Amino acid sequence: MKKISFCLFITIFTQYAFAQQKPLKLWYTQPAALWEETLPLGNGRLGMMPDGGVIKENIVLNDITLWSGTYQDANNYQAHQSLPQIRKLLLEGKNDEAQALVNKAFICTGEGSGRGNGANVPFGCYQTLGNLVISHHQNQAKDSYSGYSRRLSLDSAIATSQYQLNGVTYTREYLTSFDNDVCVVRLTASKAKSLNFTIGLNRAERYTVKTTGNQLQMSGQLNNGTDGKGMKYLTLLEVKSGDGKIVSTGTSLTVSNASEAIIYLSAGTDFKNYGFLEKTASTLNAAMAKPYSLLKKNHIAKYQKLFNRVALQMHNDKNDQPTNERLIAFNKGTNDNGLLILYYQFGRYLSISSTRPGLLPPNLQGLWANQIQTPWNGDYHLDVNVQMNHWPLEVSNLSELSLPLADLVKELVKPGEKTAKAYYDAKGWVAHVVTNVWGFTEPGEDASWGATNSGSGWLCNNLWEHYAFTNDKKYLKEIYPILKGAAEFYNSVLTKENANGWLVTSPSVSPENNFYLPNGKIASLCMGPTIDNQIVRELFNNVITASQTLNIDNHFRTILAQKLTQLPPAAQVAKDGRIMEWLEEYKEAEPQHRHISHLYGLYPANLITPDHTPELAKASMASLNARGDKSTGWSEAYKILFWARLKDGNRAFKVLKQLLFPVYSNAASMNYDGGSYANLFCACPPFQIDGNFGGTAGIAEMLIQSNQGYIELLPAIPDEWKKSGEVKGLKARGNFVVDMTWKDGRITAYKISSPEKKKVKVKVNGIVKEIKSV
Ligand code: FUC
Repeated sequence: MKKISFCLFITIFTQYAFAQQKPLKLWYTQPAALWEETLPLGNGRLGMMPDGGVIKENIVLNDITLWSGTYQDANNYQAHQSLPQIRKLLLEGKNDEAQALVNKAFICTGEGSGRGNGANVPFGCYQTLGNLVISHHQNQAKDSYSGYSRRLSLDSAIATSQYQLNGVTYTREYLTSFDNDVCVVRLTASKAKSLNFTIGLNRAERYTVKTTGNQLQMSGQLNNGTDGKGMKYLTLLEVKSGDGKIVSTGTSLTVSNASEAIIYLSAGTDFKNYGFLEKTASTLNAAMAKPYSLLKKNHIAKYQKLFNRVALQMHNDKNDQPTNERLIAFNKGTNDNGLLILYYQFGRYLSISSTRPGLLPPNLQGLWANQIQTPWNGDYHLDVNVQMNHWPLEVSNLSELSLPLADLVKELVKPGEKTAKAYYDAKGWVAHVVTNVWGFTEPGEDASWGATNSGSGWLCNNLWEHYAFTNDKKYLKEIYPILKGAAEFYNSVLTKENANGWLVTSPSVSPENNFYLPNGKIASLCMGPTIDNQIVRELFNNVITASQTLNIDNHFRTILAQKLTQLPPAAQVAKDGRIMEWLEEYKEAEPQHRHISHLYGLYPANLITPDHTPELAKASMASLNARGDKSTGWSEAYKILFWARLKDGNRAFKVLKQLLFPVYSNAASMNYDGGSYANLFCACPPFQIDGNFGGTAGIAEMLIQSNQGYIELLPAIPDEWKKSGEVKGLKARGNFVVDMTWKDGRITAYKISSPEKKKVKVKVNGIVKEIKSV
């Protein structure tokens, strides 16, 4: 009988037509006044953010590979000699003295990351490529236009701006071509020959601009932090205009009396890109040779191949206010599920736009930076941020976009082996708290945040999840040496702690957090912080599973299995009912600290689950309640995921709402000021993209989970979403695609498909059943 009702479910769904999705757009009635109001476009390599200015338009340009700095060896090869003494001090409870010794003898050499200001040291910094500036309507008053609007369509990855001036409608269309790999701006006017404008390129430093014929060129070389001869870049710009006149002034181009003009911009750097000068030129030529309509059509088709894989709809999706006003209204209490759908799809859009297979993963700013000294170097932070950037990808059906991170991690293995030897005299490879495109794996320049051991282990979680979702054995074979090397490191450094004789990391820190010692001093350095214990446990288990699946490394597997029995438990519960962040019940110096590393086992790992460890799930709630909901943007996003895993949809929703709190300042804050800018970029503040990606993953996690051995539909749905909704194309572990519809909080139809039909457990309306995928 049960079986029949299942078939019915599936039959119903296959006949059910998914309603047409509402257009997904961000839109505004004014040009952007701040960069954080401009609209991000990107094709995984090139980015641009037009501000839509009427008289003067500024378009910030980016190339994902454009970094200052260079390869360096910042290992202190004597460091391992201090290791026994550091460990001894930690065993004696003299964490402050151990920390002082780490700061003296166990950090990186040189300037490290420049304390987040590394643009002119070898660590380097992800930098803006520069600005494309277009000046129009000479001698017109600044506000003499009317009927202004600008928008970004997530359906087509195209931005537009439009206004009327002196009876003429001017329209600009912007795209970063997914097919031709160039930036394009098409300008049109409703009255023939009305377009008159000047185009320039500039950058805050290290650039020269010239013209060759009617081609505008900007080139330069960034600082490598040693002899100044770092990465080279080139930007080429040309205009196509049927009836307009194009004149070069030597450093700019002027277009006059045109009815239509199309600006093409091609750019490249010499980062792992031999022949980039020729490539940049030939890419420009190829794009210009194509009719614009074809270029645009191909751009949309390529983008939609990824974007259209997931569609989400819910009731309360009628609001058509400009996005900045919509954000305010939502926070004031307007029910607007449409805004959350937009936010979710915007996150998917940002992923597609900021990375591509074969290139680099999205950095702290994704692809978009408007400065030379980008905040925190726009680098890859390994103590939550770059990992969070990848959390929405698998579940949101953008699996291939995980691969650039795997490539980056592969490049960390060799330098990480040197670091493992230099500091720990250990086998395997390790990465600490930050990395860059130059393979930095050394500890940071201060023990309090730079001594974390968990960077490499945490990265392995991301690599593993791609396998868990795809079941791609070929990929598993490729990443196995990376996982094994990371496990080898922890296997060789684990050391006994006093109280229970457990094997733990030492020294380490619980990312960026600190505590009071019994002597009243504040310290960060410790043995076996909970996150390390969880990461080691998870990694060893994954390596064991991988070696079984691939039928290799029997011996190593046995060693890891034996070690697993000597690790601390997945988490310990303190007297006050919270998960302990450290082995000892230290008093925290900052109880509402933004990092919540000791809940790693709850998300992204599966060590704490309501099914299997209900007491730890309860203690996780206590920890989250004590931390509070408000924090930096990314921290709020992380909390959405935690509450989703704890099956509290309403609490997750509350934090999600906070993540969408309107923020107008870009001044850096480490406190509780997280939210979203008018362009829906996450405000840490300043802008940091991890919160967007974490929030996107959070929404998905409220709709579907697959980390407990079955697929759960609507595991954490808030009251606001219950009335009705449908989603198609989400992914679950085991390579399943899931479609479902719901009414009044209950699933009314669903479909689970996979390339090969197989058995799968699914929890529907509270009951776990086994079915066959279609
Ligand atoms: C970590 C966080 C900060 C910031 C930085 C980029 O250090 O603690 O809040 O996100 O990364």
